[in-house]
Formats: sequence, structure tokens, C-alpha cells
Amino acid sequence: MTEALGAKPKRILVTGGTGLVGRAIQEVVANGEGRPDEEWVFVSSRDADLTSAVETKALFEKHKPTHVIHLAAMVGGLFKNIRCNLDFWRRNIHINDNVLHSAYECGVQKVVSCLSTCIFPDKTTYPIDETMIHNGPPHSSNFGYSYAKRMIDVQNRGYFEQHGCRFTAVIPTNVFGPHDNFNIEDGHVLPGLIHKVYLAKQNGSALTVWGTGKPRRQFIYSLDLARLFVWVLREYEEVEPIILSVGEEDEVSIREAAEAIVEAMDFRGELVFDTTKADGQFKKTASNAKLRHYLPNFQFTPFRQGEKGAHHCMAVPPFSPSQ
Ligand code: NAP
Ligand code: GFB
Repeated sequence: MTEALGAKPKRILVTGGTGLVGRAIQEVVANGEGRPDEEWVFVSSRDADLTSAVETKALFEKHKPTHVIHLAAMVGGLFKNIRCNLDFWRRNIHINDNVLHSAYECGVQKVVSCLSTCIFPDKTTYPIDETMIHNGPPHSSNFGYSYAKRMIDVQNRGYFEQHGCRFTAVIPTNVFGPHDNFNIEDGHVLPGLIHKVYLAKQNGSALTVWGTGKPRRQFIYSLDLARLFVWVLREYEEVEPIILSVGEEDEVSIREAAEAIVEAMDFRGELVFDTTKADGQFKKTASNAKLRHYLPNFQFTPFRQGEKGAHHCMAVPPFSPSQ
């Protein structure tokens, strides 16, 4: 009887398992968050190109997951989004439809997908909350990525209403941490500035921060996000998405973020703001009240402490070509 009531073994497939967020989940699972009845499988595009329905189906048939954390996506910072909005739309729409439909066909018990706080309407009241996703157009800089991500929420509702599937999603704010994409042209602001400080120290040049430095962001450390992902997989029962972010009070300006990186990396050179470069969204201040309702005592890593962890993995040059 105990056996029958006991937790059946779980096989958790993590798509996008080799990226910034995926590697953080690998780390927390390996360092104590994992459970004896759980087998974790982390995959990347080398295991299957998820823009292909055939390869996606074969991946699911091979692993037969009971649960899925779906991270795989075409991801990038502001400037890559501005350059490639169509690619962000097409690749992510195909990846998401293939993963969700294969999960449905294989009888996966639960899928946790990943949206982003940058997909909310650009013209909005603050703080943003989970009810506001479809209340208006996203910022023009990343409409392709934003609309593709919003469709995950629509698909989750469809699979629940038509098939009773427990497919849900989380909405992280900007993520930073080890194993980020440090490519200066395509990556996000923090890894881009870390890479630039490394080069400025090497060359004895100034640090050029793009834009005015006035936009404001909330940053979540990847290992904190990873722990929250594990909690969502095990405990969160809603189909409605949940924002995973530090509080509104932890929002910083790009200038403050740059100054924190300069301090963490002991850079002594000049800071220059190149205002010919875009600022993108001025702010996307998100409320984590729903998360706090579930986890009132969750402790986030302070931003400056996380910065120290993030840039250490840059300390080993030369960078891979992708960086
Ligand atoms: P990342 O570091 O760029 O990693 C992307 C992952 O997706 C990699 O493992 C990559 O595998 C995989 N992937 C990409 N295209 C694929 C394809 N066609 N087939 C199979 N796998 C593919 O991204 P991340 O920052 O960890 O983001 C993970 C998730 O969090 C994404 O859904 C993203 O939208 C979301 N998110 C990120 C942030 C952020 O600030 N980073 C903020 C909010 C939400 P390969 O390495 O083999 O290509
Ligand atoms: O992380 P980021 O590229 O994307 O941040 P978003 C862009 C902000 O940082 C802009 C300034 O205000 C830039 O002007 N910035 C300053 C820099 N220096 C740099 C730099 O060296 N590199 C970069 N990248 N920015 C993204 C969305 O928005 O947020 C994506 O476009 C994704 O879809 C991501 O969701 C989480 O935070 O503006």
C-alpha cells in the first residue's frame, strides 16, 4: 500500500538545459535540491533541434519524461532583439508549439515554461502583475520574442481547457549569473558590461555603457531563479503564470548596475555613456506579490553579491567564440 501511495519516480526533462538558467538548475539539483525519486535530464540543441517537430517528438519518445521544464528558446539582449524580431518570433513559436504538443502527446504530467517580464505591455501601470500580459502591445524593440512568449500562455490555457493538461509558466525578470552569454553584441546588459570591463582593464581603455544609463531593471540571480523553478515544478498548481522576480524596491538603473560591476571588478578607468545607442524599455517594474504569497520567506541573493559570483566565471580568458 505504501508503495502504491509513494511518490512514483519522476523523469524531468529540461529543455534549454545548457544555458544560463539550465546550468543553474543543474547546479542546484546536483547540490542538494534533487530528490531520490527524480531523474533529471538536461538537453540542448545537440540532442534535438526543437524547431523541428520530428526531432522534438523523437526526443520525447526517447526520454519519456513525466515532467518538463521548458527553457529552450532563441534568447538575447535588447540589441539582438532589435536586429532579429522575425527570427525571435518564428524560432520560438516553432520551439514552443513542438515542445508543448509533444508533451501533450506523451502524457507529460506537468510542464513549466518560461516567459519574461519584458513581454508585458509597454504602456502600462506599475507595478506590472500576472494579469496584465495581454493588455496591450509590447515594446517595439522585442515584439517578436514577446508575442511568441505570450502564445505560451495562450497554449497553456488551451491544453488545460481542451485536454486538462497541467501546463503552466513562470515569468522571470532579467537573469544574471555564471554561464551567461557574454557576447557583447547579442547578450544582455550585465554580461555585456562584465565582458567590456574585462577588455577595458586589459586595454587600459574607458568602459562604454550603451544608452543614457537611465532605464531601470530588476535582476534575479540565476541560482535563486533555479531554486524557484524547482519549487514551481513540485508545488505550484495554477495554470496561470507566476512572476519570479526580486521586489520593486530592488530595481536599479543601468548606471547603478554598471557602477556595481565596476566596483566588483575593481575597474579604475572612465565610464562613458554612448547615447547614440538605444535605451529600449525605460522600465518593466514587476510585482512579486504573488510569489511572496506562496513563499513569504524566500531569500534572494543581493545584487552586488550575485555580481561577484557572475563575473568570476569571466575571469578565465580567452572567451569561447560565441562570447
Ligand atoms: P540561453 O543561455 O541562451 O540558453 C538557451 C538554451 O536553449 C540553450 O540550452 C540552447 O541550446 C537552447 N536552444 C536554443 N535554441 C534551441 C533549439 N532550436 N533547439 C533546442 N534547444 C535550443 O538562455 P537563458 O538565458 O538560459 O534562457 C532560458 C529561458 O529563460 C528562455 O526561455 C528565456 O526566454 C527565459 N528568460 C531569460 C531571461 C534572461 O535574462 N536570460 C529573462 C527572462 C526569461 P544550445 O546552447 O545548444 O543552442
Ligand atoms: O539586458 P538588455 O540588453 O535587455 O538591457 P532589456 C538593455 C539596457 O541596458 C538598455 C543598456 O537600456 C541598454 O541601453 N545597456 C548599456 C546595455 N550597456 C549595455 C551593453 O553593453 N549591452 C546591452 N545589452 N545593453 C531584454 C529583452 O530587454 O530583456 C529580451 O529585449 C529579454 O527579450 C531580456 O527578455 C530579459 O532588459 O532591455
